[in-house]
Amino acid sequence: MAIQNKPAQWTAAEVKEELLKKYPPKVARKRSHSIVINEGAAEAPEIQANVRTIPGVITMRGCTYAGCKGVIMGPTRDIVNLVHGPIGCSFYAWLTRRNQTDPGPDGENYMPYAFSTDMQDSDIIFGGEKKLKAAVQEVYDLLHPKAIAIFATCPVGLIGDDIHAVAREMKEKFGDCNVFAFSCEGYKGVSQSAGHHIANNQVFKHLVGTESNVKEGKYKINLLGEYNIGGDEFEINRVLKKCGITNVATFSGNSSYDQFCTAHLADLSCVMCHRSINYVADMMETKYGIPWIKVNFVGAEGTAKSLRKIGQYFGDKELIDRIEEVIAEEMKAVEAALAEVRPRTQGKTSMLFVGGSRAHHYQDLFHEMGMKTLAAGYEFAHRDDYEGRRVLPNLKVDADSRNIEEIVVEADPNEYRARKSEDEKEKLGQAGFKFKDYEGMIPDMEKGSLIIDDLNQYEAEKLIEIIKPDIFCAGIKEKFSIQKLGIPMKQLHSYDYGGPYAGFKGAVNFYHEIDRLLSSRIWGYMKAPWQENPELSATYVWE
Ligand code: CFM
Repeated sequence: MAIQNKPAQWTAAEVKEELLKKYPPKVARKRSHSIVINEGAAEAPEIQANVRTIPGVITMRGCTYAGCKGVIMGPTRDIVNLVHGPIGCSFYAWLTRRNQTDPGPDGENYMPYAFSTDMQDSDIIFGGEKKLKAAVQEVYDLLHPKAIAIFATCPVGLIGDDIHAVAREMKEKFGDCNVFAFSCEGYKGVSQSAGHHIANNQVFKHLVGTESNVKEGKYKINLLGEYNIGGDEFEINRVLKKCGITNVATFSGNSSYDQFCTAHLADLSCVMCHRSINYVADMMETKYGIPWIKVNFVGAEGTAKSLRKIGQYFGDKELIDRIEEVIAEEMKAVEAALAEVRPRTQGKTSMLFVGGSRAHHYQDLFHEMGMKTLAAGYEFAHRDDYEGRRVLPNLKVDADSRNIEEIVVEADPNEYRARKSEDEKEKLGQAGFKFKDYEGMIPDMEKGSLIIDDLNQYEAEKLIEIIKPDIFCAGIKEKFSIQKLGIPMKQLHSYDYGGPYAGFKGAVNFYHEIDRLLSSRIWGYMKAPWQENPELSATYVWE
């Protein structure tokens, strides 16, 4: 291979060709649409996303159940999350994601527990509804929670247990406990993204708008798509509070049942992770008249920008001034940390392959450190997360997305209240304020960078072999195979047990962590297999 072992002597087109070279023709054709080069054109190039992973490749993705139970509902502390399925799937019932919580004054926190119906062969053959009912009853008798959520795993869908009928029956029977269910079988969609949608639909149907005790505060927002990984939400809330902004409900990091139920009383929805929650933002606007904006609290500059956007929305001088004071105060520590690390981080390179939003957001932090992102991609995002919401009208609905219920919402006859008149919205628009807008990851990336959807292990290793970035960001499944290639790997899902990385203090934490990883000399002592051994070669049958 001509370009091997010559770092910095490659073009994106050569790398793409190299990544596809080993695949059988059909696979190469399919993958080629998911690997695009940012030509820096005014409009982002079209990327193939949210389609089935090719069988046999080692994908970074998870399942629909993981997206529903693990991601969206996982951080809910006072809803008992009961998994209906075999105990293997129930591994996900027990804190596999680093979503932290503050148990609050009531101390109700079921997150450290794992609730499962532990289905056996006989339940698969004769049906599992009886067992499910008994489990719901047991949870109720033991804990008397405000709510019980039931999650379907693959076998439940295959044998046809009616979990929704069970939920209805038990809810009626108890009278003082909300029971609802999620048809989030692992196979329901092509990735965890389908699970987000299924979860959000049910949260909206069964929780939002069911309580009316308003939180005090002049500037009330909801924070959508923030999951308090490593304490991110704690830091964002600290900053919001300091500015005088009231966070009514976070979906769903550090959340409580009552927060979801009163979310319709906020005056603005701020969307962090567009991928997992844009559905709720839209439904909130249609049903209750709450507009939404895209924010990003990852990166000090992004945090400042997002706070200013909130200030501009409310348009109150007192708030705007306070926000500027807070930014000025917080930026001192940020600037001091940057001055310290930049001599070592400036000019270094990164690659990010994470989930459905962080591969974009974290580029800002690297940018602040003077680092360049050479390649990035999502595991399960849709085209709008790459190319911006302008592509939404042209997205094809395929058989896999048709599988997921689209709920139709209308303006609530009693609760709808337009927070801004059309006139006010127009004025804000003229001042450059954008509602309901997300431009996606690609426009923020440099010309000549590579964008790859649903990256697999083979392609990850090949990328590193050719490009040799200074740091690679992904998840636990990738961590050790990447580090064996002599490149530091930072987990951007669990943060390698560090964090928070959001907000101002989070940015400082991140700078120091990346500086530590880049400055470690251990990587220099490692030899990747292709540097040490003669290449093992084999041929495929079609060659
Ligand atoms: Fe949103 Fe997330 Fe993400 Fe996500 Fe996730 Fe996550 Fe993620 Mo792991 S909701 S899309 S499904 S920001 S668990 S908190 S880190 S893949 S980039």
